[in-house]
Amino acid sequence: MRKLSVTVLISIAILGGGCGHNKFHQGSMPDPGPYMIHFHELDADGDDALTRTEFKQRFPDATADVFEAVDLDGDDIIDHDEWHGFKEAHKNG
Ligand SMILES: [Ca+2]
Ligand SMILES: [Ca+2]
Repeated sequence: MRKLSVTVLISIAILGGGCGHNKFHQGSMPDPGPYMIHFHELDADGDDALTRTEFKQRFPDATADVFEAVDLDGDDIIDHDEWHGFKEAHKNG
């Protein structure tokens, strides 16, 4: 029985890992074009941390899903690396 449980856990880990690269390509993501701007244009108070409020000021139409998709570590702050990663994932040449 123990061996079966381990196999199941490994299968779940593989399936979960396989979905990782699609993090930025969820169905709810709008046209990424308007989001291709510099981090400092979003960071109104210049503290290198983008809050939901700052994000909403620049993108009033964006849903919470968008913020959460960019905020990879889920700390409710988009930092420079997260924003850069988001843009890298979306640029299509
Ligand atoms: Ca800020
Ligand atoms: Ca974060």
